[in-house]
Parts: sequence; structure tokens; C-alpha cells
Amino acid sequence: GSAQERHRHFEARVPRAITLKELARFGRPPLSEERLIALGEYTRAELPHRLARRVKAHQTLPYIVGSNPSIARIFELYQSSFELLTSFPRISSYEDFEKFTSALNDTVELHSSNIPVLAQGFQECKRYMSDVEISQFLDRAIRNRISIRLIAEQHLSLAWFSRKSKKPRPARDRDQQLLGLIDLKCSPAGLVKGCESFVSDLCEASYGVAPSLVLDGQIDATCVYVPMHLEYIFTELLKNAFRATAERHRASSRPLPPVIVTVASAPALDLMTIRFRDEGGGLSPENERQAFSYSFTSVVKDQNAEEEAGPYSTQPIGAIASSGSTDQHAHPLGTLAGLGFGLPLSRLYCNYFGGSLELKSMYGHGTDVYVTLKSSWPRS
Ligand code: W6P
Repeated sequence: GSAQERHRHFEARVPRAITLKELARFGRPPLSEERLIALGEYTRAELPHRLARRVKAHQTLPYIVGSNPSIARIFELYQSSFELLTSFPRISSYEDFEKFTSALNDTVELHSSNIPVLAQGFQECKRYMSDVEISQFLDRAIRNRISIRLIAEQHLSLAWFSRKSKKPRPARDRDQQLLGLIDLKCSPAGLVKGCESFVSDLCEASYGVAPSLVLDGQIDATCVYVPMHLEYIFTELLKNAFRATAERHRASSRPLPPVIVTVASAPALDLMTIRFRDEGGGLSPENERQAFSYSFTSVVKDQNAEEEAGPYSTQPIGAIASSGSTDQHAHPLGTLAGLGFGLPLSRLYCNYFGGSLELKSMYGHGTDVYVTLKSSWPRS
């Protein structure tokens, strides 16, 4: 049918969040040709209606917002990816699968900086939409993106580890634990420890000092989860905690108070809680209210230039576009005044599989952030 008919067909379905069980259903690589073909058909069927919904969402934006160069660029990307992926006929052979996988790989790369580019676009369009409208649009865009990337990257991971040309190598214990993006024995404490040196170096480079990290509670506990998501969340939370601690205590001659991460596990409920505690002085009630707001982003802008320069000329997109998070290039750790996209994005990641992220500030002392992970997994 025509492109428009195809769009209407794919828009009709209301997409749901992907479950871990659904992602795991093709099993552990290497997959047989038959399974790879089934995987290809699943991916080919699931992605287009999600892409189509973003195209439609862009079309309902106010005209001036939709014409913003950054926002228009993302719209065109979604549209062309929709066209590309729906142009593939049924996958019925291994050769079809390989062609589709290669197109999917290119597509994922093309979309790699969508979030910072959208952030830039909406930063420039603040005056044309309310905060509520902007955050609703961005929440949906990001949830949709999480789904698309889970499907696409699970496909790419399973395809990669099933390659025919791949030389057989001795199986390792770790292979039994991974199912594409899913880690059946994901260790939150291990991941926190893994983020520590990166965040600590960043903090030291910016402030000359860095607090130590103390891990306690059930540090050996594991759950079924997507470690990629936890790495993002934990890095964001540690950056904020380290930065607040360094800013508040660097002038003092005493050692910095440590950032304390505590793990609690309730396996019978598939529930895990990780608390990030710092003594960085906390957030004022005003900043605490805004902590999860996108308009609170720390994209650097020239206050004086803004009024006269018009809506679309604040700064080159390249300055922020190559990072997964808006603030990383602006300042190594962002600024305390602007928490960036890190917190709202982290909360969406937690919510995606049914968990939560909550922040409680003790202004004048420090901040606690509670991450709960709900990873339902069929018990054997
Ligand atoms: C702060 C602000 C914040 C946000 C997220 C995590 C930790 C912290 N600490 O002062």
C-alpha cells in the first residue's frame, strides 16, 4: 500500500512496554537459523508501529516547534527509519535475516544521539509549549526509545553471538548467565563498584577531590535485569552524589564524608532496593521540586545572546549531541543548579520494568535516592 496506508496500519496498535520474559524468549545464542529467522520476524513486526507513533507525535507538535532544526531532524530520522524497515519483505531465509540485521545496525547508529538533540530542540522551544506539554512529549519519546532500543539491541546482540563465521570458543560461566542484554545474575553492588572509578576520576578532575564509596547491605544479592540500564542510572546518581559532596566539603581540611550505597534484596517479591546516600548538603525545597524536570537541564546557554538571537541559534548541536546525556559535554559533572536529563531519564529506566526512583533531600545535610528494581521473572 501507499506510505500513508502503511503508517495508518502501524499507528493503530498501542505499544506496550517490553517484558524481560519477552526479550528472553528466543533463548541463548548461538541460535539456530530457524530461531534467528523467528527473531528477525519479531523485530521486523515490533519496530515499525513504535517508529510510526513517534512520527505521528512529531506531527502533532505546534508548527513552530516541529520546524525547529533539531526536532525536525529527529522527525525525519524516524520517518526514514520507518520507511527503511517496512520496505523489508518477510524474513524467510538466513540471507534475509543478515540483510535486515545490517540495516538495523545502521539504524541504531543513526539514532544514537536522539535524546541530546531533542533536549537541545526543546530547550530552544520552551516559550512555545508549557513545561507539562514538553515533559509529556519527552517522557513518551524516551519510553518509546527504551522499547525500540531493547528490541533492536537484543536482536543485534543475539545475532552477533550467533554468527556463523564466529570461531567456537570454550564456554565460560558468564555465558550461562547472559541472555543477550539480560543478565540473569545481575549484581547491583558489582555494577556500582564498576562505575566508581570513572565517576571518581571525573570528580577529581573537576574539583581536585573525590569522596570514597562505601557499599553495604546485601552486596552479594543479584537479580534478573538489563545491566546497561543500571549502569546508566548508577553513574548518574553517583555523579550527583560525588559532585554535591565535593562542592560542599572540598574547602574543609577533614576527609570528605563517603557516599554510602546500601543494597537490600527481597527475592520472594522480585524486589531490590538500592539507596544512594550522600552528605552533600541536599537540595533546597525549590530545587527538590524541580529535580526531575526537563526544563531544569544544564545545557549551557549564553544568557545575553538568547533574546536577540532568535529561537534557533543558541548553540551548535554538536556541542552536546555526541553524548548519551545532555550535560556530560557542557560540564564534566553538570552544575548543581541544573541537574540535566540524568534524573528524569534514570527514573524512566526504573519505571520501565515496574520499579521506581525516589529522592529525599535533607536540606543542609544531604540527599538519599532510593532505586527499587522490580524484575519479574518466571520461577522454575
Ligand atoms: C544531591 C542532588 C542529587 C541528585 C541525585 C542523587 C544524589 C544527589 N545529591 O545533592
